[in-house]
Amino acid sequence: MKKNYRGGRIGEEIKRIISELLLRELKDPRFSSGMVSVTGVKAADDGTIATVYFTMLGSGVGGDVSAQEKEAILGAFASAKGLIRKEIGSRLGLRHTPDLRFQFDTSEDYGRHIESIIGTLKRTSSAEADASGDFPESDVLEDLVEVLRDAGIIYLFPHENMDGDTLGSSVALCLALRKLGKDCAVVIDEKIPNNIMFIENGCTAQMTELLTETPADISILVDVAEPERLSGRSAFFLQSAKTMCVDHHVSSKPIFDYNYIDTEASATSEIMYKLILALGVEIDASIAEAVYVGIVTDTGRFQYDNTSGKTHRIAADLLEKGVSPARVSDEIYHSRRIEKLYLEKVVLSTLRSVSGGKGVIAFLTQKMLVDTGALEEETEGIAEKLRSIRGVEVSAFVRETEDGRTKGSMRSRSFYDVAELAGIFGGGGHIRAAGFTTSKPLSEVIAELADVLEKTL
Ligand SMILES: [Mn+2]
Repeated sequence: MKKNYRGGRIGEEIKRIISELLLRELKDPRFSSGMVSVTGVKAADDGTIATVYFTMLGSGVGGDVSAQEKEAILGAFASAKGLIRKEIGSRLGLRHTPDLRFQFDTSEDYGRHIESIIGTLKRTSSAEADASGDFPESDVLEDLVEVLRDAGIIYLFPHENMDGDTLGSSVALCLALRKLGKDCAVVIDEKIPNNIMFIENGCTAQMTELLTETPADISILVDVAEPERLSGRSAFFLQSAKTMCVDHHVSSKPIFDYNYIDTEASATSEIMYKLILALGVEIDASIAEAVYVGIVTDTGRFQYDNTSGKTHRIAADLLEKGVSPARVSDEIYHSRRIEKLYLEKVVLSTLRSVSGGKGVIAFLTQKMLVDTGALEEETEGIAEKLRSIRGVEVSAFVRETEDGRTKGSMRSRSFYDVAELAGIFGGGGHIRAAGFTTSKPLSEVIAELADVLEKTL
């Protein structure tokens, strides 16, 4: 009996701490968008594990919660778990903090909880009735310049599955800020793809190396606006005193302390070019090359319809600053390993056509990847290649990740909104290029994609 009492009391304490953290410390936007509340905590008698039950307000009728919304909150809890456990350990003075499991509360109390959450929401929205819209407006470049000038330590965060734009724009800004005397690093936790390694310029640092350093004055999401796309770095990002996002994706929301989202820009690197000039930093050959790589990769070598006259004018200036287009193209596109071609061979063997040839789907399993000896990053570009087939409007390339999830990249040619299609699986992106990661198995994703394309294409 005594043991049960102990487990129950610890559970109450943990519930109180997490509820408090949700209100103040946990800045992950997934938490606030879902109005998450902890309904109970069951701690095991031996103190090794505690299960945290939560409810949230979903976007469905009457606050119904979709599987995707649950998954997002579980992801947010997973990212914040280290921080939550540290707080519990220090506040309760525990020698061994229980491991935490998070579970959506499906008990009968659920309805009541949702009602109380809706009540809170109604009060909140009437109190903020004068607000002009759902989200604050994007800041102007001058606001960013001002806050960056005031900061001492600045960390830049490229998105996971690093591409030329996210790395190019991060490196370019990092080099520029260092010229202004800032303590600055591009925080990563994965290997840089070989073909864009040449623009790194000593800017990147593994997150693990920075954990003991002084926290940043400002952390910047680059080419992304969702902390969940930072994989293991989201909690570290959110710990920073101020947060900022510089991005060009249509699905991005200005939810950080500072936001600059220009959906007209062909690449985030194009925005960085403007920002660096606004900071008053001279663009040298290294900065120019990083920006150029971002633009070249995000415009598909100036071939996608996001390429504007402005894009070319910026590119022209970059060439005058010393960029060699032949060298860049050689590094990025003409240094393929034979394993990449083996990989393309097996992926092409899975190619199938849907919607009378207007859509194509191809896939890759982990086994196929391992068998070819190719690297995960060498799947880059396959979705574009599939779209090059005559008559194809939408191409989808779906692959299994090492941890059993499924990633999809989609491209469209002239009218279909693949960002919306990616949204079905909890992803997003641009109208002509989008992607997602889901916990659904590969076969299920393929079937669902084929079904949706048959109906909508
Ligand atoms: Mn981009």
